[in-house]
Amino acid sequence: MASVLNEAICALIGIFHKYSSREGNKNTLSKKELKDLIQNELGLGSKMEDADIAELMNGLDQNQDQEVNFQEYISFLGALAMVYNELLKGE
Ligand SMILES: [Ca+2]
Ligand SMILES: [Ca+2]
Repeated sequence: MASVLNEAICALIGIFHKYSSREGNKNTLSKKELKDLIQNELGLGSKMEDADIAELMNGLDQNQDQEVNFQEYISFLGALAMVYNELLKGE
């Protein structure tokens, strides 16, 4: 039987591939794919404007190839987890 954490990790991986496979390189997120992922999968996504996404993309794109690879995505989730943790602590 799968544990909650195990299932959560598999879900994070599944979501990445669901969007990364939509166009261009199947193993990386283009700016559009990243935008769709954020807007569909994150509560805060609908509040983000194109400029915010472009800025986020620049921050995430560590190797500067204009795409977000899996490693860059995981760094993003790590940063996001830190933010959520701070928010939850404040409640
Ligand atoms: Ca892609
Ligand atoms: Ca990149």
